[in-house]
Amino acid sequence: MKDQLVLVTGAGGFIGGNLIASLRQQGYKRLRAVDVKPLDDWYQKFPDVENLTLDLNLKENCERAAKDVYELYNLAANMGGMGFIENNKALCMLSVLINTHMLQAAVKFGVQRYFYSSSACVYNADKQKTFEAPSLREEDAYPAMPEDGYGWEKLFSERMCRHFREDYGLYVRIARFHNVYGPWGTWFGGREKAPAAISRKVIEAKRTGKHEITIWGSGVQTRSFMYIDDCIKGIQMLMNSGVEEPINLGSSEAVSINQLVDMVEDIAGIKLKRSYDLTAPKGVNGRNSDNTLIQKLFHWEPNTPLRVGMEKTYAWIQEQYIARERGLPGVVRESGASAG
Ligand code: GKE
Repeated sequence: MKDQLVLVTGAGGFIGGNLIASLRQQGYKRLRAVDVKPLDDWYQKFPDVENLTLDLNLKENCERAAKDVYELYNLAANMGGMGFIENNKALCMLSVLINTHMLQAAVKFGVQRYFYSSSACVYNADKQKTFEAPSLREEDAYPAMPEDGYGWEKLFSERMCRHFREDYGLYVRIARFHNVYGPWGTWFGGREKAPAAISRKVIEAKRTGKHEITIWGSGVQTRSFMYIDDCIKGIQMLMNSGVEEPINLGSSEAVSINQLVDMVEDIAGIKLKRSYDLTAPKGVNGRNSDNTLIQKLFHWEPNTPLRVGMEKTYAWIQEQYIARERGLPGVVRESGASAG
């Protein structure tokens, strides 16, 4: 299997880049990495991987990417944290073009295994009104009332995957990611999620000497955050399993955003004056991953303690921040090393 051609889309981004790095390290010999971004903007790229810049909204580009592929990980999407998805609903919904054309290309070229990255944003909004970190079970996606824009597209594409499996016999596996964080991901520019954004803000406060931080929302909203290594492990576990229905892939260690800020302050060794921007994008009040199903099926769940993952993430963002401060482009991984 490690000699078969494997395609990762979205490979210039956070999860895709880390997946390519991991597959490469595991000894996969034929890797194809595709992203819409020019190669200079990829977080990670490796000379022994076939790296292609292609806009996968276009059907012919999906066909170019999927040709001769045995195993396909479709991680390409227009996505980001709340600041992005709340203000770019049409753009998020347009990812349906990628998902449609890639499924069609997979059938056309006889792709043997297909992975689709869905999201906790598919869950019914009514189940996420409480601040007490409601644990979402897989069946809580229906009746459908997902996150506007981004979540609707994910739920639709999940179902399209299901029907491609039923009608065309495509082997499809679907994970619902809960807020993934870690090194080699977006930490500034508008698409960053809370763990990276809070880290950056704390680093900025420390380096500028302006000991203040602005937090979006009241700070009592709750989330769970999954470390990237758990995400990569879970993706491959699922791909190699018989699990055909969408399944949660997330941490069940819930924290409030205030607790996340406490943790990052502690890592940084600083205390900041907090202000709360109640007009900023907030998303749901509470969200946690119910891991009963993944535990039952795999006897495992994403288990990196938030503190451990945040220490690594903070250190990486600090390194990037300082590089940018010095006018350097930031640190891009181009060879040898293993996933973050
Ligand atoms: N991005 C960001 N930046 N969020 C902040 C900030 C900040 O500086 N300060 C506080 N927050 C708050 C947000 O207002 C939100 O309530 C919470 O942290 C988490 O924001 P997030 O990490 O951007 O994203 P969400 O968990 O709300 O939603 C994400 O869920 C994922 C699935 O669990 C989505 O954006 C998708 O990335 C994804 O589907």
